[in-house]
Amino acid sequence: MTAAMRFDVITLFPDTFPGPIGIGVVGRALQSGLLELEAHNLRDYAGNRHRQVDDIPYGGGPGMVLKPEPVFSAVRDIRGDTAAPVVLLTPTGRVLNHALAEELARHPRLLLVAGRYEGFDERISSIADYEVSIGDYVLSGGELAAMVLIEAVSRHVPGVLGDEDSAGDDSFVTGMLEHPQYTRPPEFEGLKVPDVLLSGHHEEIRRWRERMSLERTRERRPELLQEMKGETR
Ligand code: 6GU
Repeated sequence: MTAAMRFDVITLFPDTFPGPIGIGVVGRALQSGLLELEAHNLRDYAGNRHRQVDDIPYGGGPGMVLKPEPVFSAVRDIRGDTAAPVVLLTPTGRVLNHALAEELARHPRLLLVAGRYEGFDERISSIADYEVSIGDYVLSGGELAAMVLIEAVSRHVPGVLGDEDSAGDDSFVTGMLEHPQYTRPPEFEGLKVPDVLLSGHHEEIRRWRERMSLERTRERRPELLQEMKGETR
């Protein structure tokens, strides 16, 4: 079987993969061969004797900067003559969301570059097709960000989600947060399940869920509703 989608990650810590994405939905898809994931050690592409991949910043300042040569050489070697887009994981990138995850999932192969240190030499941007951040906070390296991206993207690859996991009404698919969910018991420590959910009236349940989605989104993430308007404009 040839995989529906392949991820190659260039990292200084290849042993951290697959980590938490080796279990669950993505783990199963990796096992079945529907997805492929390979982590490559950036240090193997450091040509110099000391296998140095970082250096001090021009102009001074704290920390170290990832050198361009090892990254260029790794990307060229791993990509070969395929058209796989290069995705740089960096806190200065475009913030990952549902739409971007969906877009990335349309490629059969992605090359992810997970950095460490204070950042990448800016010239590395010239081989990147995407620069992606996973949110407005700083991580010490791109590995966790790469795992988050792989999981979010994989859910959009046909066959990765079983029938059990249906993606259709997940939060963000509709542009809104998902409605609240309940399971048994109908009352727990005085906290009750809304009557409508026990009523068996499918149309009323559907309307209740729609209304709860909207209310919750308005309260917690009003900017999502603005984005929705923007898309239909
Ligand atoms: Cl992609 N990398 C790092 N180092 N920090 C981040 C991030 C990425 N996204 C959010 N914070």
